Amino acid sequence: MTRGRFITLEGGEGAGKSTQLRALAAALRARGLAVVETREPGGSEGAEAIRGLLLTGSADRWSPRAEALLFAAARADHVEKTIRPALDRGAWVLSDRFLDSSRAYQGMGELTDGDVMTLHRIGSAGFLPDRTLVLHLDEGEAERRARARDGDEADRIGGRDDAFHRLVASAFARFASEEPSRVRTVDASGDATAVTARLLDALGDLLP
Ligand code: Z5A
Repeated sequence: MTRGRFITLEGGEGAGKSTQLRALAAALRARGLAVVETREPGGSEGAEAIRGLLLTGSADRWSPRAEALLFAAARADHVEKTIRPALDRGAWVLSDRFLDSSRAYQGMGELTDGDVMTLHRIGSAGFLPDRTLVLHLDEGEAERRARARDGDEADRIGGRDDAFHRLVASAFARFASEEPSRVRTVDASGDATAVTARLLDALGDLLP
């Protein structure tokens, strides 16, 4: 049996990752592929429990080091219990966020990108996606979309200031320029159908 493909969607809050994950899954199923939809933090029973710890509570609930370890621990369980078994069955796995979120959100302050990659090597044997699609949306439009959905309610990490979210966006842009064969930036503006078509285009070389 052919191993499936592991595809991750990344980008800032409100860029449309969850919407596009569902649409992309439907488009791939229409092509006859088995697809597993998952997300981070979460995606397995243990990782979903850790998600609750990470996203609720006060902004200073976890130190940057403890937070990075919790994300890495959740990811280790997700990779072992959900992602690898599905790929081994031949399914395509689509994940709403993965390692590059830890690199962008946890790896540019007290911890470095190298630190985050070390945690990933220990937790998940350095396992990488076949393709990472970074949804790029203008800051104002992403905020409008997130606000229209959530009002003023933000989770522990989404509630950080604009300067932090700008650094996150620049980190994703850097990953795309440093690893062009794995990481592709996709324009997330315009209507959802047009965005899905761009994402499919960015997977063209992997599709059977
Ligand atoms: N985090 C981390 O720090 N380190 C890590 O390693 C990982 C994560 C894995 C997870 O939050 C938080 O954890 C996240 C990063 C951090 N915090 N921040 N920032 P989450 O899972 O709760 O949420 P999120 O990942 O940030 O995504 P989101 O806010 O749910 O947004 P989204 O999935 O990108 O967008 P959406 O829900 O699909 O769309 C947002 C709204 O726009 C919604 O009402 C849609 O109907 C609408 N929408 C979508 N597409 C369109 C188009 N094309 N036009 C108009 N409107 C649209």
